[in-house]
Amino acid sequence: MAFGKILLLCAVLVLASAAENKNQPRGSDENNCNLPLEFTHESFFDPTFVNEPKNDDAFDEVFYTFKLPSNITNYNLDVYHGVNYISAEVIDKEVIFKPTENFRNFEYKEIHDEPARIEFLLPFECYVDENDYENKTQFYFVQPITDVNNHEPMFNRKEYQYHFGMPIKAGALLTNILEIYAVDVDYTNTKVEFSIDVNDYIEISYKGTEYLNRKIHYATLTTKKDIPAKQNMVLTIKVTDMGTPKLESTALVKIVID
Ligand SMILES: [Ca+2]
Ligand SMILES: [Ca+2]
Repeated sequence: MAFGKILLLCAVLVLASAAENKNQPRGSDENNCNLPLEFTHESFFDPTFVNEPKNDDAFDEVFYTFKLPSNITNYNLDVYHGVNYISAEVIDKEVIFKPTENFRNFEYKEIHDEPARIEFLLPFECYVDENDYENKTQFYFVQPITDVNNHEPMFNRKEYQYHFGMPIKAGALLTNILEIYAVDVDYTNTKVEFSIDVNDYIEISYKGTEYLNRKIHYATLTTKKDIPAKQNMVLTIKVTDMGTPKLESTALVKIVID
């Protein structure tokens, strides 16, 4: 019975100790920075703070702020991977995380297979005593990003010209001569729809994405019946994305048959 009580007491002490350390960044047990943040351990090495998701067009929003505890004497901020999409600065002992000018371009530069969330990791070191490195601690700041549909898909040309010296047959694949594709920068957009003016001769369909870049969507332009000589056609093609609301843009297809 007594042994059982001791075991129970030990278990309570371990649990109490775990609860005490749960939200503390790594560092000296006695003297870490005690940052007022709720940490998880998503990162292998260091505690991680995961902020609320922000939209990918939140260019002018402050992403997060917190007050440094008064015992912190010095600090050091760095960016992960050299991709400086978020800045962190300290003003009046308040740490302010906000998007940099680069954040406007991140959708153009980043290609994701799992696009539901993007993480920016910002090692942050703080010192209770700047002469005593044992007292430093660090954590990662993670900023999930939500894709909003803020880019219309864009054709790679304003105008596509197909010029033939003789009549062409039904089933001719015009995009073998000059390819048509559209780029939608929004990284969660997985498909687009192509359409063309109502006409007797030409149809357009969706072919697929570039293998290494799912933002590039190819179209197939095909003749649906024989086109006789002496034709000069100008048709508008349209590309529409899958966003809410949907965005679209247009280009021209010119077909000349001598
Ligand atoms: Ca889009
Ligand atoms: Ca977007």
